Amino acid sequence: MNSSVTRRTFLKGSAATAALAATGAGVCSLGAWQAEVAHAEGSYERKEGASLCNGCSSKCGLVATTLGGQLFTLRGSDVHPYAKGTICGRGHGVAQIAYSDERLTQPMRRAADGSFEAIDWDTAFSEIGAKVKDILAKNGPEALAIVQDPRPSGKEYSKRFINALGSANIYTHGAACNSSKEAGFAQTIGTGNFSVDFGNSKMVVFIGRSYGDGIRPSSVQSLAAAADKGTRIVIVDPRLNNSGIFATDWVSIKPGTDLAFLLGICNVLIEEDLYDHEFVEQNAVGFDEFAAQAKEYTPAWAEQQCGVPAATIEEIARALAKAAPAAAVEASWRAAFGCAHQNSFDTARAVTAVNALLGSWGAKGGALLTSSPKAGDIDKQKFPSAPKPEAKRVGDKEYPLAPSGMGSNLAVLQAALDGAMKGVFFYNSNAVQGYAQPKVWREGLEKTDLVVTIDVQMSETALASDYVLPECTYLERMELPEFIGGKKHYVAMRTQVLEPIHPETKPCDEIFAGLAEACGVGEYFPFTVEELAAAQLETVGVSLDELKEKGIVELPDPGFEYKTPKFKTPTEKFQFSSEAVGEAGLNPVIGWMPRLVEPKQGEFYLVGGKQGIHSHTMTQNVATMNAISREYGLERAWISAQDAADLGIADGDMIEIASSEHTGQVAARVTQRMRPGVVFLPTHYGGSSPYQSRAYEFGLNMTDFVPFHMEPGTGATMSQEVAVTVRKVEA
Ligand SMILES: Nc1nc2c(c(=O)[nH]1)N[C@H]1C(S)=C(S)[C@@H](COP(=O)(O)OP(=O)(O)OC[C@H]3O[C@@H](n4cnc5c(=O)[nH]c(N)nc54)[C@H](O)[C@@H]3O)O[C@H]1N2
Ligand SMILES: Nc1nc2c(c(=O)[nH]1)N[C@H]1C(S)=C(S)[C@@H](COP(=O)(O)OP(=O)(O)OC[C@H]3O[C@@H](n4cnc5c(=O)[nH]c(N)nc54)[C@H](O)[C@@H]3O)O[C@H]1N2
Ligand code: SF4
Ligand SMILES: [Mo]
Repeated sequence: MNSSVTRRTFLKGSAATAALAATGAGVCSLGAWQAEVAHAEGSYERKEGASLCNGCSSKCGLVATTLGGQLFTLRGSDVHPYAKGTICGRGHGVAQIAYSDERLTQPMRRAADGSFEAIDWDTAFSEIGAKVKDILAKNGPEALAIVQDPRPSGKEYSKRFINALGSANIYTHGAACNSSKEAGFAQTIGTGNFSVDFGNSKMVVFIGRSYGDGIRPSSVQSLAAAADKGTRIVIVDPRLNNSGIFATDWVSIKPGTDLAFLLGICNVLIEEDLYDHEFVEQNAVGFDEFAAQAKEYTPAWAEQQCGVPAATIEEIARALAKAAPAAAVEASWRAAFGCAHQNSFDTARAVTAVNALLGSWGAKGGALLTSSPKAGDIDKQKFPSAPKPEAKRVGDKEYPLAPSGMGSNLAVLQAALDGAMKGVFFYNSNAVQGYAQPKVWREGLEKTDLVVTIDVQMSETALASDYVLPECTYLERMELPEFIGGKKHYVAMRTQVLEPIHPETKPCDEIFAGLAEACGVGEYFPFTVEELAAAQLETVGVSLDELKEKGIVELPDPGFEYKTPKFKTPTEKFQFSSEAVGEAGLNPVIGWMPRLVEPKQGEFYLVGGKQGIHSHTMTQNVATMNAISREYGLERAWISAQDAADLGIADGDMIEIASSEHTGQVAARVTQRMRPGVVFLPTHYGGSSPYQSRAYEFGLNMTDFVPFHMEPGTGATMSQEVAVTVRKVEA
C-alpha cells in the first residue's frame, strides 16, 4: 500500500508542517493539529468551501474551513434541510479519511497469489478496457454490471458508462438498506418514502427506527422538539434504543413480527369503527378485501405472533384514532422492514395502511407526501446519452417489485454464482462486507472474469477485486448538483475544498471517463463535470458560480399544502390491494406472512443496528472513531439480563455467537434494555481487510452470520433472517 508520495512527504513544504511536526503527527493527527494551529491561526490563510458530507445517504450540507490548505473544521450548513446547522459526529470522523495513513493512493492490481501491486492509471485503464471488450465479445453486455451507493456525480457517470456498454445493469445498495420499504410504499402510496409532520403531530409510532442511533441531524432535532411539545412517541423495538430519552412508550416486540402488530392495529381500527370512512371511500381501493382479511388479525392473534400484549395493541390503536389525523406510523428506514425479513414488503404496506385508516395522509400533523425537483432536459448534442440498452436489467424479471431506481444488487451476485455475470464494477460500495453473506460474495466474484472497485480505502470489496481504483475523497472533488425535495426544494453541491492530497487519486468523473475511453465508448463523455453541472443548473435557473459559493440554493417554492395527495399509483388512490403484487406471485391484499427463520428452543433472534459515531462499514478504520469504540466497548453484543443470568454470563464476559454460517466471539453488554430471546449486534464492526489495520478483526460483522437468501418479490437481503446460539466462553 505504499505510494510514492506518502502523507508525510506531501505535507513537507506545506504550511502545516511545523504544526504537524510539533504534534508528532500520529494517525489521529487532525485533532491535535487543530489544537496546535488554533494558537497560530493568524499565520495561515483561512478559506471556506461548501460541500456535502459523504458519511451516509443523507449527504448533509456543510461548510469546511481550511487553514493553509489543510482541513481545520467543519460545520453544518444552516440552509441544508437535513443538516439544519449541524453535522453529526461521524460527519466529522469521515472527513478524516482524507488524511488517513491507510488510504488508497494508487491504482492496484491483484496478482494470482492474492497480493496487490501498484500500477499506473494507463495500465489500469488499458487492462480493464481489454477485459471489458473481451466480455462484451464473448458474453454480451448483460454480463456486465455496476453496484454503487449513488453519489451526486456517480449517479450520472456510472449510468452513462454502463449504458454506453449496452447494459442496463445498474444497482444501488438498496437491497441491503431500504428497498423492501420503498417497494411496499410504491404499491400503496405510489412513492418510496413519506415524512411525518412532526411539528404538528400528537402521536407518532416508530417501528424499528431510531433517530437517536441512525442519525440525521434534522430528524434528531424534530424528535427532540416534538418530545418537548408533549407529542406521544411510541418506540416499537426489541431493544430500548437511544431514542428512548424522547419516547413515552417502549413496546418490546419479537423481531420480524411488526407486521402482526400493525395488522392488529388495523383490526381494532376497523372492528371498533375508528377509521376514517371518508378517506377510505373516496381515496382508496381494495378496502373491502382488506377489511375482510383483517377480521382474522385480532389483537389476541397479533399477541401470539409478535409477543406484544393484546391490551397494548388495543390501547395504541385507540390512542392513534383519538389523535388522528395528527398521528402516524413513521416511515422507518432500514432496520425492521427496509430489507430485514421475508415479510418486510408487507410490513411496509401495513405501515401505510394504518396511516390510511387514520386519515392522516396529507393532514396537518399526519403523514406527508412531498415533491422533489430535478434538472430539466439538457443539450443532447453536447451531452450525448447512450442508447437505451436492449436487454432488461438482470433480476428485474424475478424480482419485479424491487424499486426501479435500485434493482436488487443480489441478482448480480446470483448471476455471478451461476456463471452468467462476468464483469462487475463497484463504486463507493462495500457490497462484500455489507450486502449479504461475505463468503458467498467472494465465491461469486471469484467466478467472474473482472471485478473493479473504485474506493478511497482497501475495503473488503476492494480486497475481492482484480483492480482497485483510488478516488480522491469527497473534500478533494467537485461533483454534480444534488437536488433535494421536501416541503421546500433545494439544489446543493460539493465544491473542491482541498487540493488533492495524493496526486495519483482521481475524482469519479475522470475515472468513469477514463474507463469509457478504454472500453471504446469515450464518445459519451465529451464534457467536463463543470460543463455538465452548469448545464443542469441552467435548467433550474441557478448559476454554477452562485452554487459554488453558497453550496446550497433554495429553488422556487413548490407550494406545499395540507390536503389529501393524489397518489401516484396506477389507480391514483391508496391501494389496500395491488394487481402488480398479485402478478409478482404474492398476496395482492395487505396481509400476514410470517418471518422465515424462527429460532428453536434455546436459540436467539439476532438483530442489528447503527451506532451514533459510525457509518455502515466505512468508518470503523477511522482512527478517532475506532479509538472511541475501543474505549467504550461499543463493539459488544447486547443481551438481556434475564438471558445472561440463565447462561451464567456477566457484563463484559466473552461470549460465542454461532449460526448456520459463522461462529464468532465478542464481549457481552448485559442490559435490561434488551428483550429476552434477542441478541443485538452493532453493525459497524468485524472488518476483514488487513489493509485497514485498526478495524481488522475488531468485533463481529453481522452479515457473516446470515445465510444468503433473497426476499420474494423484491430480492432484498433479509438481513435478519437468522437464528443463533449463545454461550459463555470459558476463560
Ligand atoms: N449513526 C448512523 N446513522 C445513520 C447511518 C449510519 O450508518 N450510522 N446510516 C443512515 C442510513 S443509510 C440508514 S438506512 C439509517 C438506518 O436507520 P434505522 O433504520 O433507524 O437504523 P438501525 O439502527 O439499523 O435500526 C433501528 C432500530 O431497529 C431495531 N430493530 C431491529 N430489528 C427490528 C425488528 O424486527 N423490529 C423492530 N420493531 N425493531 C427492530 C434495532 O434494535 C434498532 O434499535 O440510518 C442513517 N443514519
Ligand atoms: N456490515 C454492515 N452492512 C451493512 C450496513 C451496516 O451498517 N453494516 N448498513 C446497511 C445500510 S443501511 C446501507 S445504506 C448499506 C451501505 O452500504 P455502502 O453504501 O456500501 O456503505 P459502506 O459499507 O459504508 O461502504 C462504503 C464504501 O465506500 C467507500 N468510500 C467512502 N468514501 C468514498 C469516496 O469518496 N469515493 C469512493 N469511491 N468510495 C468511498 C468506503 O471506503 C467504503 O468501502 O449497507 C448495508 N449493509
Ligand atoms: S447524517 Fe451525519 S454522516 Fe450522514 S451525511 Fe449527515 S452529517 Fe454526514
Ligand atoms: Mo441505509
